[in-house]
Amino acid sequence: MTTTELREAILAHLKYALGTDPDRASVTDWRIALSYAIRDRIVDPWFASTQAAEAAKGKRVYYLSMEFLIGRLLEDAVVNLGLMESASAAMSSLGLDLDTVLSDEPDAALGNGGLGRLAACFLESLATVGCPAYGYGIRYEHGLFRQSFVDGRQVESPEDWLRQPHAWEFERPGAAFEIGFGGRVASNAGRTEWTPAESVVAEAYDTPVIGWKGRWANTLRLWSAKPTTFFDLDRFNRGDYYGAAEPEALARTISRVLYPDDTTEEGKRLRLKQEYFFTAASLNDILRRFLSEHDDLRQLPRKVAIQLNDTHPAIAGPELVRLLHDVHGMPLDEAIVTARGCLSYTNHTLLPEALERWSEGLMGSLLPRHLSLIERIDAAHAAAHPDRGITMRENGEVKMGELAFCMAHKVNGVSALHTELMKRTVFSELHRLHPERILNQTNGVTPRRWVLSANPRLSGLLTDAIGEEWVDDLERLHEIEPLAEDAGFREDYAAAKRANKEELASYLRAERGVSVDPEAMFDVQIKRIHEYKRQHLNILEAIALWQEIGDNPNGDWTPRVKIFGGKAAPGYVFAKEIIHLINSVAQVINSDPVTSKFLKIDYPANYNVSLAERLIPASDLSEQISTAGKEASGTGNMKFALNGALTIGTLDGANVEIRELVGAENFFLFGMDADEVMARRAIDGHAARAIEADPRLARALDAIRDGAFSPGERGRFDAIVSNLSQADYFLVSSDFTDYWRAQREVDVAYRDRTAWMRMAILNTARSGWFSSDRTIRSYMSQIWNAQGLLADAGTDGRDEG
Ligand code: NTF
Repeated sequence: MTTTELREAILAHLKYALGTDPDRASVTDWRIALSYAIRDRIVDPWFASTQAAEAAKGKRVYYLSMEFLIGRLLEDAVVNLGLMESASAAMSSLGLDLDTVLSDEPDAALGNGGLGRLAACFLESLATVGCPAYGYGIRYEHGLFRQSFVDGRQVESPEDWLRQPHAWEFERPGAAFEIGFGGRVASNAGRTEWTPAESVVAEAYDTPVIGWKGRWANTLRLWSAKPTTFFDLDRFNRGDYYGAAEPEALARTISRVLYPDDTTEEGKRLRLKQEYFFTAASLNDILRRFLSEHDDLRQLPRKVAIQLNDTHPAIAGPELVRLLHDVHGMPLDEAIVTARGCLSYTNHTLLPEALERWSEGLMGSLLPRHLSLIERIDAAHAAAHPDRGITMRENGEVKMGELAFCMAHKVNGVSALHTELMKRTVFSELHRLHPERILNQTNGVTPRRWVLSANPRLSGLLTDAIGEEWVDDLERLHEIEPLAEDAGFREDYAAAKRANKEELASYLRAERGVSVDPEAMFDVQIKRIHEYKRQHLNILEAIALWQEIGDNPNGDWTPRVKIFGGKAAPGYVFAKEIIHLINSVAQVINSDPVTSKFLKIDYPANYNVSLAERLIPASDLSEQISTAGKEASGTGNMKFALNGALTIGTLDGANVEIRELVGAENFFLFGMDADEVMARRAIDGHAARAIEADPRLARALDAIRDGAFSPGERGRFDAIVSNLSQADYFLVSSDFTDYWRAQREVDVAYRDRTAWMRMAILNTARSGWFSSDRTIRSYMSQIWNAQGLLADAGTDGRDEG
């Protein structure tokens, strides 16, 4: 598409779709007009892909996820269609700057964190490798809350991404299913029938997902809840206007908000309704599509692979059994085997509070038929393994992890360590019964978003050095390895990093009024705020460093800017205390005239995908400091390594694999490993001992206790101090000393810029394995048994390495 054609298309959409003209158009109008013009270019490849999938009559992959943290879509589309230059030229010919237009788009934040962002990377990779696939989820009216800080405390407000027209979706009133809740189950002529007491309509909204070079496009189908009857005319005519609107309001509640917590269950009844709502709608849609192409439901596992992203859609097991058995008359045992042949389940966390359980009372009242099917599935499982107890139900609750496990033919963890721990801990019993079921699929990230568009400077360098093929064949980055020894390349690489840092510095100055020196080390920790991720370990180190610089202000300190980003679940009190502490410490340290040339702390509010895209390319140091054994994988860690930030981290999640690949000498390791963590936790008084043994740690804790960061309010952070001195379940105190040691090694290393750049280049060169294209190919061959359909480009059956 030429610049002129694109320009004409934009002007046409501005006029005919938005009804405005260039003189009156706002940036948002221009952005939407550009989005429509770009979207038009996606529709043809999208149709072609859909038709090719229909013609092939092969297997389709269905990715069921409560969360899709997709962020902005316009830039992704422009980049994947190869239209960056035309778009930039067309916009400037209209007097606009493309970057300004791109950053006007609100983030689609239909997810909380890791699991939701992983789903978004997977969608993009599925399209890039040409695997016929659908993402299924919920079209939340309000995604993740907006975070602001008031006096250093997190304050949440609703996010409103649908206030403007959403240019990427197509409403499909024709694709709708009635989803029932409650009611009664009865036997009728040998068949079980469920008559729900209430129901809502699930209506589809489709967003095309275009892969690299526009060679293939899939569909993200999000369900919106609508009432079966729009309003109650009788009540309206009686003047009861509120009452008349009630059915609609109640129905819509189901797709109103994303639960802002990824580790505890809340608002239980509504949450379970959301889970069943989107799972049932998706399965109905999947069966409808299957039956339009085939007639024998026993063939379902050959044509349908359904991936459950965590246990949130685990009700898919009983629901699919219900559809096959109750609705289509398949014998129960066969229905269970058939459903299992289609389903597989990914576990994303071992934290006990995050493993979903539903009380049988609640489940029985909302989903009575499903509860009885769960009992049957449980009994069948128990009968097959008579020497073991029944495992799916306990203390009047249904354990969704166990249910998902029993109804899946494959169960996977998301890093090598996490998968081993799954076998040893939460699923040890089931693993003994089904030793072939658990397998590992280490996470990955899409290089199109996380390198190519987020870091154009680095991308340009890479393409100049080795050609463009790395973009969808990321292991080719190995080819730049020898260039780590090339002084010219090192300088270019350093210049790209430096320019990214300058850009971030001006953003921070403009948006936050914070001035930071791009020469300083940018040390970044961005992720959800959680005790196991240990942002408080990082801030403790900052306090200790500040104290030490204060003792010796003429010392030869390595200047650092510590940047934090992330949201805490609104009900997670301790995590919110950590946020408050970080902001309070930042305020004191940043205004210290003696130390602030060496140490600054910034915590921009409302961390989201777009902010990550700014921060990661500008980072020198990546903080991956979770308590070993607690972080299932991490994906931010991969994005940082690819963008040439060095990691300071524990042997946790995918850090282990990153370190193996980039080389131990290019990674700052510290802390206990998972086994040591378990052993140390068993030692009485471990926290007190650690504090006693490390005067720096004791002094930092004393400063917090004495009110150094809460003038006039000594006890403000007592909860944190007493936690770290007593129970300290996440072993912050015990790992502090070694963390401090590793940080001082980082300081020394950063001063030798040649050596640092060599290490950074090697991180980029050796992280190509963390492409989500590799992960998806691996799921395709090891779990889904699915084929890619790209005619050219040889992506079919390529080895996942
Ligand atoms: C997250 N889990 C894990 O905490 C991360 O380590 C992992 O990288 C991602 O999943 C993706 O696998 C969750 O988001 C949840 F919801 F399970 F807690």
